[in-house]
Amino acid sequence: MTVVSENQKHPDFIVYSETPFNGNAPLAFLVQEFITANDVFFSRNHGTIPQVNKDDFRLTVNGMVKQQKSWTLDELIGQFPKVEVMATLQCAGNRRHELMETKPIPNELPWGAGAISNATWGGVRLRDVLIAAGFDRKARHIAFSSLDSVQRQGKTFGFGGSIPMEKAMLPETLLAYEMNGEALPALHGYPLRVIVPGYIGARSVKWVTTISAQMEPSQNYFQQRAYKIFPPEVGPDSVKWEDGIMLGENSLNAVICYPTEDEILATGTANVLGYTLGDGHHLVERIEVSSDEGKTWSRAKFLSDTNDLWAWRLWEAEVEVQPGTTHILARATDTAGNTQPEDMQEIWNFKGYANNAWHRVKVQVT
Ligand SMILES: Nc1nc2c(c(=O)[nH]1)N[C@H]1C(S)=C(S)[C@@H](COP(=O)(O)O)O[C@H]1N2
Ligand SMILES: [Mo]
Repeated sequence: MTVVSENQKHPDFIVYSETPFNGNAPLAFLVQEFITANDVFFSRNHGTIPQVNKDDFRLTVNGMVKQQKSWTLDELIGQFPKVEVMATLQCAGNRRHELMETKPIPNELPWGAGAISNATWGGVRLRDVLIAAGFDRKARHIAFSSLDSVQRQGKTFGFGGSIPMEKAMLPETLLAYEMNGEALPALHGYPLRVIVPGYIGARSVKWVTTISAQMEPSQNYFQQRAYKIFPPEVGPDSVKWEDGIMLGENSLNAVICYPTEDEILATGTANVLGYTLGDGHHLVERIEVSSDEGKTWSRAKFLSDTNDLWAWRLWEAEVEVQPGTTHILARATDTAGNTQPEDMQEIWNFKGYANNAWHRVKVQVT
């Protein structure tokens, strides 16, 4: 296992666990920049951080293809057009901590709302590589496997997962070798990772080494067990794993990054800052903030004009606060009129994924 200090995260980076390495920047810090710098970008790992020597690296495409093919990194860079896509990655476990306060979720990381970051990814289109391998148009899923090593259920294996063929063929889905104009850092998948904009972070497989065209989704633990969603009444004892829904797209979300929980504010007008992320199919149209339990809402303004399907938007709002303990609430609405669930009851799930209930921050007003 690599020592993570080598990976040069910012001194203010909050580490939830060293082995495997998991952490994120403080929320108020994260929301300051539209493009998250590499040294503050959150990181989620389930196993080792492989140290890959570029000269030993090969990407292999197999399964339902005319002929199995392999490329070195330089061959990929030389043979396919370079594209850049701005995309926000969000872990499906983002905001799990709030779900845990409703009802315990054992053996999972208590992520706050910081398991999300935005970068510009440079690489080649997955579709270009699949076409070069002569993939069979009947294949339904594209599966990825990785060079890391994860331990689960007494076995050691590489992280993996899959996406539906339709998503693999869209131009935004990348095999990325750059993050914000630099070579991918080891922690973020050097030399090559998948980027699936609009999907939960888990499908953006790092240190990707094999890509397989197949009829069924990946058989990997992280496709078949983890990252599945179940209704609130299902628990670890009653779960039938095959009944779970494999998470794909993100759900519409909005989070307050400033003020943070238990912050002390002065009576009067309070400034509120946050981020929002759409579902990958609709643009976020409106953010509203309330300081009176949702009786009245004030409209936030977006801090940048960039509004595309894959990137978060940062926003700022003003609300009036009265002395005492006060909750500040935020909610988003997208161009389809979709909004977020008001509370966590109906979306609670025993693995703690995809929490997108109205975000609620408790502050003390003096
Ligand atoms: N090989 C590998 N890829 C992986 C993971 C992993 O543990 N191993 N974690 C996944 C999860 S759950 C998330 S949220 C993202 C996090 O990417 P980051 O560390 O670059 O932020 O990587 C995904 N890709
Ligand atoms: Mo994740």
